[in-house]
Amino acid sequence: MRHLLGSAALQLAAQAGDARQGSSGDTDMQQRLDAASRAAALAELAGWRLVDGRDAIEKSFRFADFGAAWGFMSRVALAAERLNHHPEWSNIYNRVTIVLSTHDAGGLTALDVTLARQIEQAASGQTV
Ligand code: H2B
Repeated sequence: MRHLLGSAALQLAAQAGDARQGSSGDTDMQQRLDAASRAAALAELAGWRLVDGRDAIEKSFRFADFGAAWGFMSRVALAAERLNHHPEWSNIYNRVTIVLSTHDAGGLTALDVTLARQIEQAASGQTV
């Protein structure tokens, strides 16, 4: 039942995909960030850092328990479906580590910054 509910929610989110942000066009959103935009993004996004050896950003989040971590992941999953832009992530009990990069572009783009902002909203007030 939980699986079915989750699946239905993801389908709804996918149907809303037309409302994906960046309506100026995916091409703009999928240009790799230049040095200035990259620096601005890192300055804005507290706790996010560049990944060693690849053009990606990452952050680890810690929650009160597994349920809080899973709730956060559910919110991020819905945001990712809306954006059609998906995180690389891992979860161990109450910790979630997220890496963002745009695979189609081979590096960081505005889509990663947009998703990171929404991830911050999903985590807001929930981390310990
Ligand atoms: N997520 C990420 N992080 N990078 C991508 O390039 C990407 C994605 N591409 N989600 C999307 C899906 C693409 O594979 C589909 C076909 O639109």
